[in-house]
Amino acid sequence: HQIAVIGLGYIGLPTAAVLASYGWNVCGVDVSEKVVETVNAGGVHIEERDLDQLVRSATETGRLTASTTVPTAHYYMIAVPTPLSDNNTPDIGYVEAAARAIAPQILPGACIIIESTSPVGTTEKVADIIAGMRPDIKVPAFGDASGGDIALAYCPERVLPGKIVHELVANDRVIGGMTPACAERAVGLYKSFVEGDCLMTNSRIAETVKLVENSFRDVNIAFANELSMIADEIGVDVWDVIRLANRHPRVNILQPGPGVGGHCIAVDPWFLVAGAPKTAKLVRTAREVNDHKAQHTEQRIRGLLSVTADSKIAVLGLAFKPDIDDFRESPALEIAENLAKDCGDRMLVVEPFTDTLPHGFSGTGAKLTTLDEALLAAEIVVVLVDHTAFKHLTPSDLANKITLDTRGMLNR
Ligand code: SAJ
Repeated sequence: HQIAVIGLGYIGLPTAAVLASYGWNVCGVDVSEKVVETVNAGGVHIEERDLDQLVRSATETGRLTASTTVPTAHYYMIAVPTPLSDNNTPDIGYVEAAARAIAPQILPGACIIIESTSPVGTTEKVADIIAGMRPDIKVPAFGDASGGDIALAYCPERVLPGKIVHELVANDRVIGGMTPACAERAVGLYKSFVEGDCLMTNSRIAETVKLVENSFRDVNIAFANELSMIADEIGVDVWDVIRLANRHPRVNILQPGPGVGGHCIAVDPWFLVAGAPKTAKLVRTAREVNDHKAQHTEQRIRGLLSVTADSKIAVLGLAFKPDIDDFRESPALEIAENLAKDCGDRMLVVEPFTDTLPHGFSGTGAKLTTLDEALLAAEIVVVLVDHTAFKHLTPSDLANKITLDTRGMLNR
């Protein structure tokens, strides 16, 4: 059986490679010729644990190929980005474009699955696009048990960057059909490689579940971030407070940080807010608290820098979270780039996951260097990301320096 995976990004490429490793014939489709060439040559264009090996063997066996055009397949899986527009509303343009690219290829019996995080109702929009382009095919309508000639389902990805290859197989999956028969059809695909449970529901519930999962985490991180700012104001150590509060059997507070980044937790809650703007007060506030935490952190660092006019500052970490090379929506990167605009000549950046500083630093005088060199030269040390490469540091290593540890790394 042939599967076409549309979008070879952080979700599509690992999924395509895992499917191929379970014996499926997979054609990965991407608009970028460069990505297609890389994958066809057995390479990867993104860093993710165990992915390079998986893609290499999937292409060597011939089970994974890549193309810029959509082939005719039994299953079509859509894993394209759904970014946020300027006014914090979801942009499903890439999903719609994928639907338009798939429509001409579809044969009766095909199953289309959307994995991209999407606002509620997107699966029905995809159905409308296909129905509009293919009057010869009966597309199932939401909840209409009479079904159709094809199946259409929404099955959100829920893998954690850094553990994608493992979680793709291990996690439970929520599989929402336009009709129960559509869900069953999609389950047939997921059961072939998922070791977790495949939980069936309808497409609207599955779309909502995805947004709710990431909003849950955002709200809980916002609580930790707000606590850290309250603790600063009242003069107590937030890390001690959280550590001790978490010894209560029903309390489990997450970790404060310099803000929330990545392409999911910092984005998806807005999709929920867009669906019910007046009612989703807590979800919106959590987003605002987490965004504000980055500004708050930047102001605190500016305070440290203003104590002396020429002291050097070591900035540890730019990635959106530890041990990952992904800088998308990274609060650490945003804070460091903003600071570099005013005092780049005093900045020594340490980021083991890059060879060059991102564009935002160009012309600022900021230097990328090693941890040892930065610590030798700097009087101020700011931990923005708790990469494993920094974890051997102890408070005594930094005894004669002014330190701001936004991740509580030195306390742990
Ligand atoms: N963070 C904190 N404190 C914490 C935990 C995280 O400040 O206690 C920060 C991180 O540093 C990072 C951000 O939150 O900046 C998000 O990191 P994360 O590890 O919480 O999540 P992501 O964005 O890498 O992946 C999330 C996951 N969702 C949930 O855990 C509910 C993943 O399962 C999803 O598949 C992914 O979003 C996605 O693609 O939607």
